[in-house]
Amino acid sequence: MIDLRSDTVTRPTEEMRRAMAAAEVGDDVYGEDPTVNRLERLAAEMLGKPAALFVPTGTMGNTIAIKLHTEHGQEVICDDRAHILDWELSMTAWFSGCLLRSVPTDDGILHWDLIQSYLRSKSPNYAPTALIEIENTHNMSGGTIYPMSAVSELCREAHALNLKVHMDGARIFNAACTLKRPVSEIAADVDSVMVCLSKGLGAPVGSILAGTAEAISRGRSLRKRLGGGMRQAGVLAAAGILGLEQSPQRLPVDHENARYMATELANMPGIAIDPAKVQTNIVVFDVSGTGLSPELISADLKQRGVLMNGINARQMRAVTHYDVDRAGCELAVGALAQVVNAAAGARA
Ligand code: TLP
Repeated sequence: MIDLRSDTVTRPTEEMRRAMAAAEVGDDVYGEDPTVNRLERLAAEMLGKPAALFVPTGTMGNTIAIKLHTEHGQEVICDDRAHILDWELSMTAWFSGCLLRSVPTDDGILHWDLIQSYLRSKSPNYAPTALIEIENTHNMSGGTIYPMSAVSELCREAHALNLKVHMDGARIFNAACTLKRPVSEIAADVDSVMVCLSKGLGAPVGSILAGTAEAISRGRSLRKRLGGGMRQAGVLAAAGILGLEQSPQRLPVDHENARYMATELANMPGIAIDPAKVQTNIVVFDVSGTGLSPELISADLKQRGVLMNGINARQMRAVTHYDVDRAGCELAVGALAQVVNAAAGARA
């Protein structure tokens, strides 16, 4: 099977498996797992933040961050296709008691100009805004990247109003690869950043939340509350360390494969995509012109050995990663061409 459903499907490399087997471990709830401690120090250093916390999932990292920066009854601004809005089971409401105020965008990118009219200050009728959440890269818009200037402007203006900014940087290393800037620069101005180790970086489990020492210390007890106090987690952290140290170097290959797929898709009847907009490893394309639903295409592709999912009624998503090479991508676009050409033939 060629699995392009997500980069979450990547399996740990042989080297990661060896490091996991050999990992020195202790009880991380006591702060005694040397490998987790090493991962947290490395992640904090790479992200340019004073402290970092190893969490089981990106969802838990975002959930803790939102709780850290808000009080019950406040508002959090995000874009209208944000992962925290659509894919995290309303954790902002459930755990933090806040409302997500979503802002429509074309490409998932929030600019200060765009969000100003959505900000609310304290008044007899309004719940005040506490936090702005930005997703870099933006998953459902097709892996789009925040311009560095947009992030700094947003943070500067938000901080002037005493608002915090959290970056869902699940794929910040993909952004760093295309921008050719270190992740520490990309996250320099935000108050906290979440990074997934278990996507394109290839670790089997885990994410990082980084921020100030005070916030991360509070985050540690929130993690425990959420059931994320893991014990000999060094077995997992060992793979995460390799993910941070080695995997970013090979992300350009995933990005080239995504661009290749986008270019091929653009020539298929009924498919709409602008390959110039594919900046990282996510290819989102509109299949409504084929007359077929994403579910139908997905089921047909599965018969042909390719896994790819719809993300809504019109669009599908292919995510490249190191477990699918160029030959796999060629096979996938070949299979998709057969499906849509057959549909075009039937329409003619
Ligand atoms: N994204 C998954 C699905 O949940 C959609 C995927 O296949 O892309 N932030 C962003 C931007 C993400 O893309 C994801 C996972 C998360 C947070 C949550 O990470 P996990 O799955 O570790 O909770």
